Amino acid sequence: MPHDTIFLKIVRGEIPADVVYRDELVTAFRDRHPQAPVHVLIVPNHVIPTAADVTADDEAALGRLFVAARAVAEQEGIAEDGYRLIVNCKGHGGQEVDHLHLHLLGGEPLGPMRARRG
Ligand code: DGP
Repeated sequence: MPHDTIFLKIVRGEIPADVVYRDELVTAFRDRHPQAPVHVLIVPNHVIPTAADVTADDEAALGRLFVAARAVAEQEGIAEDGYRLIVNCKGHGGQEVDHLHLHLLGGEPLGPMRARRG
């Protein structure tokens, strides 16, 4: 089933994850391969495959991703020092899981947004 993603199974509680925030629109859980001291993924509770698939119907959930990111950042104690929010899209963006998700990274200085070319 194209719309049955690993993240949807986490949203439904069908597979284990370290869930740090949950409401009626979004769920946040720790990334299983953390790239920073704090690395949380925040996902809509319904599947939007990529950022290239968003529609007006998704606006409430997409807005909630940011509201939840703020709450999780405060909960994790990284709000004051700052953090990075990332959405990867499709192949060139490095997206691995086709269920749109916001990466919340922090807990140390994260350096430049990407390695410089050449
Ligand atoms: P992206 O490349 O933006 O699609 O990031 C996908 C992230 O999802 C990657 O950092 C690893 C994480 N991930 C993949 N599968 C699972 C899983 O089953 N559980 C958890 N907690 N994280 C996962």
